[in-house]
Amino acid sequence: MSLIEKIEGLLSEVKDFKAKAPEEVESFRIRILGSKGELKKLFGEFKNVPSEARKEFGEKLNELKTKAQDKINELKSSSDSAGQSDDFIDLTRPSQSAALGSRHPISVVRNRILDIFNRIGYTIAEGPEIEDDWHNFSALNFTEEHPARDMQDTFFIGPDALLRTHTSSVQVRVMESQEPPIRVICPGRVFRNEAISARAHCIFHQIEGLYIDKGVSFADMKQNLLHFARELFGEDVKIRLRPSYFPFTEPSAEMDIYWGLESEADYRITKGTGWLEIMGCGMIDPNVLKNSNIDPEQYSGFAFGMGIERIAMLLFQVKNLRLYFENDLRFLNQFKAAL
Ligand code: 2NM
Repeated sequence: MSLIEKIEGLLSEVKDFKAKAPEEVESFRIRILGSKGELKKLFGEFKNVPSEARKEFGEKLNELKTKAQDKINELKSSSDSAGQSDDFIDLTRPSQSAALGSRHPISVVRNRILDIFNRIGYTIAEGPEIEDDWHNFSALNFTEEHPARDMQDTFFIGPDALLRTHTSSVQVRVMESQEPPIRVICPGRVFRNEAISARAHCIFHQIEGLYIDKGVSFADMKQNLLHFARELFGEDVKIRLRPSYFPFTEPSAEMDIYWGLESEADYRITKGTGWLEIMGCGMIDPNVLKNSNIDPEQYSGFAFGMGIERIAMLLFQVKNLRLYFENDLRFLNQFKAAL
């Protein structure tokens, strides 16, 4: 094979060369144009070429050199832009995950409690946070002299306007506007003029329930509340009712669940008894029914109320109430798994 034929061969190789990856272009460049490449070797043959053929040989070599260089430049620039083209988008790559928030523990517990009562026929009722004296106190059988009406305990914001101290005010509105049978559950924010500590806050969340129909008894109440405790704390939970006093119920009781006395903390939170108070309850006082135009000779009912913060503290072992109001992400992020 003559040197000219060899150059012609390389020229057609350059013309037909295609590369899939940048590495192939680079090894092709090294083979043709590299310091030990084909072109260098051919230039080395120059001295062996007869003088009459040197002109043609030189021209052919230069042609090979420019064509190879052009081809390589062309392949390089097309592979650079290919890096940004659709061919190189990796569709299997996981996308950047969005930072999701989590539900606040008070909402988690509120929803669990509402679900339990919804399933046994209670519907949700809500009402205003700013109330008048009638719906917050008088209709609920609070006497004129009752200490809860004091400025020390209640935030008054006008002549007959105050921040509700319980969601019982919502239940008065339900009793005034609906005929029995009534089964409602009332969640909401309530306000009390208290010094803030690890166990008390001036704003907290309550859920109160109300059940009115013909022939409703204390036994019905106890069964509803036992069902609730089993659903929230587990099938094996034990409850007890202790006599208590509220202006709006007679008789009244406080419900405890058996928490146990296994750890030193259990002694502290149950004051050595093993029992923990979780709610107040009772048979609605006939005066309260009368105040909302429900005939106590025909109807009877029970009501109950609990603080969500307190129950959430028990379920999630939160030691300081203030954590619920600070919205520190280190606290809130711990509830991502809770629903
Ligand atoms: C409690 C305890 C006992 C209660 C009473 C009423 C109403 F409106 F029917 F009179 N609502 N909620 C009640 C009864 C609330 O919370 C500790």
